[in-house]
Amino acid sequence: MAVTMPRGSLQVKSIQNYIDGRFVSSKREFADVNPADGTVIAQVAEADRDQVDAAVQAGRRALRGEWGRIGVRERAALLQRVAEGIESRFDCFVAAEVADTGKPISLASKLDVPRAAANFRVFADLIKTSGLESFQTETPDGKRALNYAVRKPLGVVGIITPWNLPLLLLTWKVAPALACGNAVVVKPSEDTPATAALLAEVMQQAGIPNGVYNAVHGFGPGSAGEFLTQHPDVNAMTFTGESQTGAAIMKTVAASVKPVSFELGGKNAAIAFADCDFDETASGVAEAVFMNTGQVCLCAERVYVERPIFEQFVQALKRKAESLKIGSPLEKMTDLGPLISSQHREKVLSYYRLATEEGAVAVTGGGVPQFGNSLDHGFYVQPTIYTGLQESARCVKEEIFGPVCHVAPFDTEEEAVHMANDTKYGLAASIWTSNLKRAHRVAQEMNVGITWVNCWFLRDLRTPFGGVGLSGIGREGGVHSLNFYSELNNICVRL
Ligand code: NAD
Ligand code: 6OH
Repeated sequence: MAVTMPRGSLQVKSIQNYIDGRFVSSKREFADVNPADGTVIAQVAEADRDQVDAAVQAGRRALRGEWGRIGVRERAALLQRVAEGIESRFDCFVAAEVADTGKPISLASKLDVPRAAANFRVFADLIKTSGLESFQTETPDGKRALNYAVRKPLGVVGIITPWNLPLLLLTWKVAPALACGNAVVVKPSEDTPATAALLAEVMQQAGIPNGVYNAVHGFGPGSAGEFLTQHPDVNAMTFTGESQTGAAIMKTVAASVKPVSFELGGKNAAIAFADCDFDETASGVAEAVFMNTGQVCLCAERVYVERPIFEQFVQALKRKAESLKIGSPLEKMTDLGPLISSQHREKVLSYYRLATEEGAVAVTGGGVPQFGNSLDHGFYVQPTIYTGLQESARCVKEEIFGPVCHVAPFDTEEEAVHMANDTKYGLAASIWTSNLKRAHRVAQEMNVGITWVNCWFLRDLRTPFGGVGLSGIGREGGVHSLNFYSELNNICVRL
């Protein structure tokens, strides 16, 4: 068993690595902490270099064995079984994700766990139906040749993921990697190891051959994350996390010229024009700022509002923030849980202090809520709205990754576009307007990977997903994922 749970309790006690179809402990362990009250919920085995190597070698063996020989139809059927396995243990996945992240149970039930199952279903379907281009070529001697490409797996893919949407982001990479016939070694965040371990149990029960899915636990530098990126037999690295970490991983893998796919940080803008549907926009922007306590890479931390509705909009956003129910993630009505860790809370609070030093006006929040119970040991902060900062302020330029935004007025469309694009990041933007032509015009001006119009985080898993600038390298989603997780071998046949 990867995860042992005492009867009658949701508390996880011990989380092990999953290597070559077996759960294995390590010499060293680290604590997994519940961010809602600071209690230790599990001891986690920290994989050493030899164990990471064993996981990679298990992947290589799997590719040479049964997994390397089975056809696309059977692979797709196995992925469907994994999706069913997640659904059949839905409550268990929700409980583990809530305990690890502190996110509200409503969010884990609505977003994280259903998306994990959907990730497997979408790529199971896609791999069966996707085709590749072919060309009939005229040769210099007047004859013909036929060019067509076939997909081959990359080999062993290293997958490193963050703590904010642990299962969703892990399966977003595992599903297409397996659909393309690779073996994977995943290294989930040290803060949220539980669902990757539960997924190992699902893989086992679904009949995924040993060595195809391996999960190693640990940290980044000097630990499992770095051991994985340094491993010479890993054929590609895919990573979601901070831009700086992406840069470190890129440096490590450069020596062996591995393909990389990076989904990194963001400092996303929401632009509300005066002609927007006011109530819909206030609700949509509030969700974009505060979902998952602002710990979604797509969250809006910069809100630009056309001057005629600026004051009214700031007040509407303030009401939304103040009506959010902050509390225990296990309460069905809770909207806002804690931040992931005391360290991350310290980072967010340092930005709250910096905002004041930089001259911001706190419209609401800016501190730590008090509960008078065990939640006071959790890593909560108040949802916070600032106005009055210069566009050059650090709080407007740097990713905070908390329930916080800065709202600024604008007078012209050009000004809004300029401010939204004036960032080193480029992940997502949202535009709120009832003017159709303007919506398309402004959307196409956004220097980002994803632009939403009159919505936010509305996902179709077939679409390209990724960022520009500091927000990432490459696109995943649909056929873009298939293209990253496979090598195309073009075959030219002289006819
Ligand atoms: P992080 O970069 O600190 O950690 C991510 C993962 O990388 C963890 O598993 C960690 O152990 C590992 N790691 C850290 N240093 C490493 C190293 N030197 N070598 C190998 N592995 C290493 O990120 P986080 O704090 O877990 O997540 C929050 C960040 O992730 C935010 O910046 C957020 O914007 C970003 N994010 C981006 C997306 C996206 O799709 N663009 C999605 C989610 C989160
Ligand atoms: C970042 O925190 C959210 C990323 C979302 C996805 O990668 C996705 O596929 O929806």
